[in-house]
Amino acid sequence: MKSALITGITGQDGSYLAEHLLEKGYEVFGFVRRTSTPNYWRIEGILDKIELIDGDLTDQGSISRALKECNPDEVYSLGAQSFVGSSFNDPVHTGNVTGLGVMRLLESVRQFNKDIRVYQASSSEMFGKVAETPQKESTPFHPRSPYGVAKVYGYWASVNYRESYDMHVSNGILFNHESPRRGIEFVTRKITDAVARIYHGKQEKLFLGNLDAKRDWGFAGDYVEAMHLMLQQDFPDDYVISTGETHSVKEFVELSFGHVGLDWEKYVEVDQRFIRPAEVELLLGDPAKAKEKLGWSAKTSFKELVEMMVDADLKRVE
Ligand code: NAP
Ligand code: F7E
Repeated sequence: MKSALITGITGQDGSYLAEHLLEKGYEVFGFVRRTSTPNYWRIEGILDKIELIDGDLTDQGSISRALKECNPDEVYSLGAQSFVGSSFNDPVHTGNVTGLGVMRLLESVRQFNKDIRVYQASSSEMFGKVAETPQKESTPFHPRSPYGVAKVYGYWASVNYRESYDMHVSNGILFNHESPRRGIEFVTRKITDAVARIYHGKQEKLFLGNLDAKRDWGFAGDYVEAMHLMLQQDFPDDYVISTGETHSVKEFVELSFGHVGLDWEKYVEVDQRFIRPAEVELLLGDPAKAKEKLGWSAKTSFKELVEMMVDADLKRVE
């Protein structure tokens, strides 16, 4: 039986990945930080099937201890301060967790057992002010936030450990992926939660920032399959994971409100508080390499994703 350690198991992707690996017969361990209030809602259904190990990505000793405790075949590096908006307010913390945290993990793996395969959760935010469209593995990086800067550091740390120590480390350059388990501060979930609350008479307005930003949005459940596939390859590599379609925030809003028969223009207002100091205007990924080498492609359409998220929030709010 193979075993895997997932950092960020309490997050959106960590929860879907844990379920996927359990289905594949893995023994699954999760690296979790202590919080004053339990934060296990996404993994509630599998708590009896996984083992949680305490630690923090800012604490090197805790990472090394976790590796010794579970001795995994694979490590999935998903833990991060992942909200771009907040990274402008806590840039040093974001750098410490999202950037240096990756280096700590790689170094602990190298010292413990360099044959462990590692997946690094890299991001389309690294492309930032895009040099070309669509973005592919060879597109130069130009991050536009402290989060994006930290992810570029984690990306190159991963490449460096692969090249320096011959380790099996792969970067998944994932474009935005969403689900009913998405954090409430991200724009998609903020919209679908508001649609449900407005529909049920619990909210009057939805305040948003830049409605013209465009993203390549996929479903998180599809994307975790690509993470696993990368670690099953004979050789480590870097892959763009995306749908190959881009849509504006406004389109997401229109479709979400339209799904419950509401006219979005009566409810949505632009609020300067949600405009970022520097914006990523357009992301569109080219997933050709992942399709060719991994046999992976996104299964869930944009419309299916929006409807899945609105329906889940309608049910929850009700
Ligand atoms: P998420 O829901 O925000 O989850 C982040 C996870 O990291 C949570 O489990 C969080 O724990 C954990 N974490 C935060 N700080 C930590 C620390 N100091 N020590 C240990 N764990 C810590 O993010 P996600 O959407 O699942 O994304 C997973 C990864 O993919 C992240 O690295 C993200 O940056 C990256 N990524 C995401 C997307 C996307 O569209 N979702 C796209 C590209 C890349 P708590 O629950 O305790 O907060
Ligand atoms: O913003 C605009 C905002 O916060 C999307 C993370 O998972 O994906 C995510 O980062 C767009 C931006 O995600 C609001 O300005 C407008 O242009 O949902 P988001 P993100 O910044 O793209 C990447 C790939 C990651 O790696 C990250 O970890 O929507 N927008 N109005 C708004 N965004 C938010 N959050 N709130 C608004 O009111």
